[in-house]
Amino acid sequence: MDIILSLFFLGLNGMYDKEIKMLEKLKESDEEIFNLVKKEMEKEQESINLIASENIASFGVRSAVGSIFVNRYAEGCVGNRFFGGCENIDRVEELAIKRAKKLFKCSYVNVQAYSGSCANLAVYFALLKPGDSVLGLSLNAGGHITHGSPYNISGELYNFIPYGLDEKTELIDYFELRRLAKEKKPKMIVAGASAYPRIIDFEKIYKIAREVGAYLMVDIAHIAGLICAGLYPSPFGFCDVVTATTNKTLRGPRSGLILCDDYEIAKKIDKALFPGLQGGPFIGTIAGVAVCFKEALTKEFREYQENIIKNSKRLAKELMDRGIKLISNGTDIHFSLIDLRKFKITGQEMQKRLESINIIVNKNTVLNDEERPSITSGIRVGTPLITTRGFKENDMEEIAKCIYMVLEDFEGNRERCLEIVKNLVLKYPILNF
Ligand code: DSN
Repeated sequence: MDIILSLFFLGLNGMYDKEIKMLEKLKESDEEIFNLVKKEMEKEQESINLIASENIASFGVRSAVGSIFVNRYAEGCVGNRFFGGCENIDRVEELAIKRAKKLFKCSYVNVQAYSGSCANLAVYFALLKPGDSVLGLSLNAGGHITHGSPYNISGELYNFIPYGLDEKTELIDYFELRRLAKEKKPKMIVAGASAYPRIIDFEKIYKIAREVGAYLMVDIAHIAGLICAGLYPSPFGFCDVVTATTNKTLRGPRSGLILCDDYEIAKKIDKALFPGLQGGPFIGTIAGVAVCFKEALTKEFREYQENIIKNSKRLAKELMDRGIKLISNGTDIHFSLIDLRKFKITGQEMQKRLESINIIVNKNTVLNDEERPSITSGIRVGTPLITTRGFKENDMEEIAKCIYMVLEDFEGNRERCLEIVKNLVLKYPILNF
């Protein structure tokens, strides 16, 4: 790190001031971990992070996660715990549930899933028997590993049948989905994705599910914040159960949610999660989730979500204007998926090149990808985190320029890209909020 950045990170702008104070104690207990936390703070400050599933949680959220509640165990649910002395824990979980119901406008919420993956598995465990057939979006169409990848327990336990995208439009092929549903008669259809940049027609999929007598589970892990802000159609009313994560567009800690409007399904889900799949919930995390929901109920949060989308659409436009191919030729949400095949470079190599100029992305499979999932032919670029930092639409032009220059002549443009990134991160320091 150069001298100007070093001075900047020493707190001249008040960033991470509260953390630095707290860390003095950590330094006494464990200097190695202290140094790594500090290094990570510097890394976050000096890079442009475009990982669509990451964000910067507020100091309030992070304080609640690391609070005294990390000491406690509370197996069971509110008012019905296996351990005594849970009155404060009950109030925390009650608040998280109450706020989630208001945010998502639904009747039943379980906030105990350790992650989105656990939430998905709990739903399968609650509503399916091993061997049951399920339709899920395939990995190279943007689906998630827990939607039936053969490398995941979901694909091992259940008979997942993948559906995909229309080759021409690169949008979900609903016609083929309906054909598959009628032929395979699945017990469940899973909608939702982690790398599909377009709005999914939940109503259309719900009609197909009803036609064949299948449950519809919608995984809104990525788009939860957009839905809360009314910027993406809510699946409630058009599905049986919803799973989510709290750490992506929602900007909370890493955790999972299961939501629904059906009492019988809610009861099955509670039992599937505990004692079926998990032990005691992480109370500190649930406290952080409650704080995140309080923030998500504000007008500022809605504006933040609008800005995420504005930035994402502008970034997509700037990339396409430079001849870079995006899957489905654009985006409706907080990320785009770049198809690198035209440039004869893999996702793995592009991720590495961008990292060397301090732009952080993840490699991602794309439609009909011939590369392995550990190599891939694409990268995913998202705007939730940089929007939290305050990046504006015009800054997207600079980011797109860097991505293009890296594709065009990496060695020749490396210094220029480093300069652009440095100027942007200095303009938008990560501040406590
Ligand atoms: N890995 C997360 C993502 O990046 O989409 C989801 O599991």
